Amino acid sequence: MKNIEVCLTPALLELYGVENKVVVVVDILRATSCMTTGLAHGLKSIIPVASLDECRSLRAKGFVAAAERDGKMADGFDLGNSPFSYMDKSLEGKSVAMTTTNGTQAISKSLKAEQIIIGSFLNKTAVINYLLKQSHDILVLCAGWKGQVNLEDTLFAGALVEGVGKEFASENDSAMTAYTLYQAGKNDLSKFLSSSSHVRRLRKLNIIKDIEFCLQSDIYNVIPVLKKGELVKMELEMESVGLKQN
Ligand code: 3SL
Repeated sequence: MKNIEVCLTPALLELYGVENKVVVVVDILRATSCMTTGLAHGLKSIIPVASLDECRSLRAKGFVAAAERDGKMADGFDLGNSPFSYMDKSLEGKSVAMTTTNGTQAISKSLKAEQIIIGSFLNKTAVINYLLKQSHDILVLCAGWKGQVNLEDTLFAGALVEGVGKEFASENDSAMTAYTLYQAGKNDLSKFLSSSSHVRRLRKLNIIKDIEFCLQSDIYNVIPVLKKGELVKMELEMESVGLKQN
């Protein structure tokens, strides 16, 4: 049987390894929700980079550049990390360079994977349906917060474990932990997460509507996939021509 494992934070990634796996990067609040939203609303691509410097140099080359640190938009960039800013019509057809505190770091650490895709509640069922067709093992990589575990990414990992459970087994307890947590929280994600660390952090910054938006399930039938360093919308044809799209 194929395997699904959950890495609860990038700090543990070495214990799992990404080679020959389909890695689902998850940063529910808010990076992977923004990536899904941006591509669903017509962005051509998103170029995820780890550092502010890399993002700045892409901006200097003419890219629209999004940068977030500690929940706030970094000075000198065009966009922060709100999914609503990715709905802007003027961005349609454009490529956006993006760096965030945790989400884009998690992508950068997974580049040796067979394939990297982006998961969020917003595209949950699309991701599950795609994973069910995979012959590779799956690693769900939760971006967490600065190396620590967070509740919202773990919950979503649990939703994926539930979704693919009939076809994929897991050997360690993190997948079971995520699954169990999701059973406890799935009927009211918002309430379940109300005292979580990042929800409290975002509330202090008066970022409220983004939280509710990112906790909606299945509003987009789009899967961002990393191809030659850029996240693009997965086309159905790409699913049948094999993997290796990094
Ligand atoms: O850490 C990240 O990558 C961000 O998603 C954090 S925030 O939601 O923009 O604060």
